[in-house]
Amino acid sequence: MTKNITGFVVILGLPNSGKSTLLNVLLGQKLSIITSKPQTTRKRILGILSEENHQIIFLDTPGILTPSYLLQEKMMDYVKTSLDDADVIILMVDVQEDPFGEILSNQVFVKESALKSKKPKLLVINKVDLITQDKVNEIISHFESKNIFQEVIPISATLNFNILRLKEEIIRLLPEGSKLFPDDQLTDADERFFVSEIIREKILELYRDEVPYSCEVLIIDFRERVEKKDFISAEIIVERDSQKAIIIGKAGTAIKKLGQVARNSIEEFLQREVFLELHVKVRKKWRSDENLLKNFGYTKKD
Ligand SMILES: Nc1nc2c(ncn2[C@@H]2O[C@H](COP(=O)(O)OP(=O)(O)O)[C@@H](O)[C@H]2O)c(=O)[nH]1
Ligand SMILES: [Mg+2]
Repeated sequence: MTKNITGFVVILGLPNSGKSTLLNVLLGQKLSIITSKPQTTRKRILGILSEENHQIIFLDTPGILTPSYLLQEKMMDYVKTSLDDADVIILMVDVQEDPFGEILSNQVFVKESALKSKKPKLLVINKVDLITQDKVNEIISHFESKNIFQEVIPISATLNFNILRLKEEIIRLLPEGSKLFPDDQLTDADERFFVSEIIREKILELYRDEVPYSCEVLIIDFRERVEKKDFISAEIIVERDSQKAIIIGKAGTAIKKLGQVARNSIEEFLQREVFLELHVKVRKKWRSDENLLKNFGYTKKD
């Protein structure tokens, strides 16, 4: 009998380096929301890749940052527990923002925990489609000379370049073990979670400046109905009345647009039609409010 390989792989990096894009390309399905804005991912997203003799459980994490309010502290808690759970660590750098990993390795969490961990570490250089081969080689030599990484792998998550090699290296480093999830299970989160994430993604895409970062999306009702579309009611939580006005827009035009694009995307994800209802509520300073954050599902243990 061939042995099975099973284990957890955490994807760590600065905000916007392409962690969620990598998770999605590895899984061949869009699971984690992606935008051109940093701090898109707020919680830990688990993605399960099952193939014949192995199961790789990826943990996509919020970008590493120095927290300036409680929500960001909670986001960093997800990063920390994910590191604890991992069998293999992927550290990702973005060739444009931080090619030699200086900003990343200066983050206390990376310096003190991730780089000091005895677990196998892969250094992934992402977005190599944006630079020349010479530059790629220079960056590879830089990281190889540090002798802390099992492998240094240049990839382009958007172009699917070298993803197979990355996967092979991961499998080589993972422990033996039986599969932990059924082969057809892609994640541990439910449809509610993904629906709220899709709405949040559309808010990030459609609104500007600080507004999207002040939003949280709660699914209040999600019901299947006989001979009718599924009914979904979501609340968009903002911090100030002025933000509520922006989300709604003149005569409700902005929220109507949001509802349309979010519904299309939700239907694509769920592969069925839905009826989507959106409401906006103000919860002053929710991002710094321990109780509200708890209510919104930001808990340390998971
Ligand atoms: N050119 C290029 N852009 C990429 C690549 N991977 C990700 N991106 C872009 O980088 C941005 C951030 O990606 P995302 O996956 O949300 O980053 P995260 O914050 O680390 O999860 C998005 O606009 C992606 O389309 C890549 O390989 N090449
Ligand atoms: Mg992300």
